[in-house]
Amino acid sequence: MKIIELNKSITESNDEDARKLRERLTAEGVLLINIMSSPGSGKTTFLSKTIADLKDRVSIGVMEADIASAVDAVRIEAAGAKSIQMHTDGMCHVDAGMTERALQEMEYEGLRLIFLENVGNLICPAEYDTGAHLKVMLLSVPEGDDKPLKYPLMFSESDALIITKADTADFFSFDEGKCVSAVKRLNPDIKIFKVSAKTGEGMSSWEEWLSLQLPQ
Ligand SMILES: Nc1nc2c(ncn2[C@@H]2O[C@H](COP(=O)(O)OP(=O)(O)OP(=O)(O)O)[C@@H](O)[C@H]2O)c(=O)[nH]1
Ligand SMILES: [Mg+2]
Repeated sequence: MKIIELNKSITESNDEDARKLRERLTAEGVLLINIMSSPGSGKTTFLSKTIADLKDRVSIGVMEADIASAVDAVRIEAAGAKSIQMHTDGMCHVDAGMTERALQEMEYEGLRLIFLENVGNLICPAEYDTGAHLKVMLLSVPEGDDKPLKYPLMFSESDALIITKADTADFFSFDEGKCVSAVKRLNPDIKIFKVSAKTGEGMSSWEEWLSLQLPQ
């Protein structure tokens, strides 16, 4: 597993770079998904469970973006997917140029589904197009049902919301109805899944939807 150091892309045209990258990946039959959430919501645990469930049917890779360490990439490889660790030089997001470089370094030929686990942060990652086809965000039950009100952009931009750590619902006063209505007001078309990566609850609905997004 490689660790690469990345700097902010020199180009100013991030949206254009992202569009080109997305088109290239589409032509190559690769689906790229940008996974976003605050730190510790459960992105790596959720991806590890998804990989364990789907790896016999789909070739999966994960690009792990963090400020430091390689712990997440090590966890992903243990779950059975190819992984690369990206260090973002202190930055709280990933842009299209950084994504493209990490893809090259990962040698993604043969992979059909690639996840980009963005830096844990509910704010900056939502502001940058990485070139991914889909944006999927996680919100864990312990974080609270008011997050769509406080951090609306990521909820507005995402194609799917995964409410995670469903197994902890007895310990937190998370009002799911309130959360879902706030999210739907921001983004009426968003798909919402409630899961526990720990117990496996709800994972099959997410995996069914994910399988339908894959290029034929
Ligand atoms: N109870 C419970 N704990 C979970 C679940 N998913 C993740 N966790 C725990 O939450 C903590 C953070 O999980 P990670 O998967 O590392 O979260 P992350 O979003 O990848 O974190 P960063 O990469 O640091 O932003 C760990 O202690 C996990 O064991 C879940 O479904 N239920
Ligand atoms: Mg992680």
